[in-house]
Parts: sequence; C-alpha cells; structure tokens
Amino acid sequence: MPFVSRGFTGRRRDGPPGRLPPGQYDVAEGFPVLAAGPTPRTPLESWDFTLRGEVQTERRWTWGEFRALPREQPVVDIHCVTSWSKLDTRWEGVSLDTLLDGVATRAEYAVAFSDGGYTTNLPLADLRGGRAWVVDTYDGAPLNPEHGGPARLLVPHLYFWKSAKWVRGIVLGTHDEPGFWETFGYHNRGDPWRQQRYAGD
Ligand SMILES: Nc1nc2c(c(=O)[nH]1)N[C@H]1C(S)=C(S)[C@@H](COP(=O)(O)O)O[C@H]1N2
Ligand SMILES: [Mo]
Repeated sequence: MPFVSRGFTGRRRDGPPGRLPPGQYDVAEGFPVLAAGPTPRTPLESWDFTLRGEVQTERRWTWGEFRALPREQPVVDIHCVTSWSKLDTRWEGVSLDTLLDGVATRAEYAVAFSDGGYTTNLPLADLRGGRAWVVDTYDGAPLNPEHGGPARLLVPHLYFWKSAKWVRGIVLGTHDEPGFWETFGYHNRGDPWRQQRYAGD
C-alpha cells in the first residue's frame, strides 16, 4: 500500500470536517482577488471612517484616530459566493462593537460604502456581537490594496461580498437598502451555511 496521502502535501480541497459550508472548496494557500472595478488608492492623510445616517451625532475617525482604537486579531474562515473558501485567515483591526459603542440609533439596517462606489447592505445586528471588524492588517502586514487596503470590512459569517474592501464608512437606517451585488440579484443576507447565494435561495 503506497504510504502517500494528499494530507501530507497540502490541504484537502474539501477541508477539515465541518469547516466548509455546502458547495464550497478550500483554496488552501491561495487568496483570490475579486473586485468589480479598479483598485482605488486613497492617501492615508485624506482617509477617514464615518458612521452616519440614523445617528444622533455623526462619528468620524481619521486614520490616526482609527489606528489608536482598541484592536483585535480575529482568525476566521472566509467564504466567497463563487465557491472558494479560505480557512484560518489572520486579520487585525477594530471591532464594529467598538465603533458602534455609545452610538444611539433606532436603525436596524446598515449600508457599508467604499472608495470606488461599492456598497453592501447588512442588518445592523450582523455587525454587532463580536462578528464584524474594520481590518487594516492581514497576516501581520498592512492590508494590501488589492485585498482592500488601507482598510476593509470583515464580516466572515456572511459571504465575502459583504466584506467591503476600501471601506470608508457605514450609513445606518431604519429601512433596508440593497447594495451593489444585492441589486444585481445576490441574496440580501448571504449566509453561507444556508447557501443564500442569490435572491430567492
Ligand atoms: N469595494 C469592494 N469591495 C468588495 C468587492 C468589490 O468589488 N468592491 N468584492 C467583494 C467580493 S464579491 C469578494 S469575494 C471579496 C473579495 O475580496 P478579496 O479580493 O480580498 O479576495 O471582496 C468583496 N468586497
Ligand atoms: Mo465574491
């Protein structure tokens, strides 16, 4: 019996048991780049992150202020709707719980917006509870522009299109407004474990 197994040479495309949502494969060391347009390059001097919309007072952080906030280092699995997943990705950034701390709002919905015009909508609840971050570091290094640097949203419990790259802020609202892909027929919420890929799934 040959003593050779795929397990010795790399990750199995079907991943460790229980880690891959239905219909997904493991890209192992790969990290595909997906974007609907060109990569924006915003100088850090003009970068800011704002929370606005249905809030009593708008919140705004410059790059320096954002970098001074308490930081976390999530290690999470990410799942793209085009069926690749990547396990144990290592990020660093600021929890949305920290950014939303003390924000008085009756909003139940959020739209993240990015340089370049990309938007994506989420229930505000999906941004809370230690499940969403604005990250600026990947695998110990500044997040590169192709993957959304200087900073991107990271909401790993939903399909990766919800993790807006080059994110610049979040608009809170009392009504749900579909974002970019949601307008083009992607599912409104995008839970990979329920295979919520397209509207109607
Ligand atoms: N601003 C912006 N964010 C975006 C996208 C985009 O086109 N523009 N694509 C989304 C999609 S569909 C995916 S799968 C991930 C891809 O992130 P990556 O290029 O770092 O793998 O970014 C998401 N965030
Ligand atoms: Mo995607």
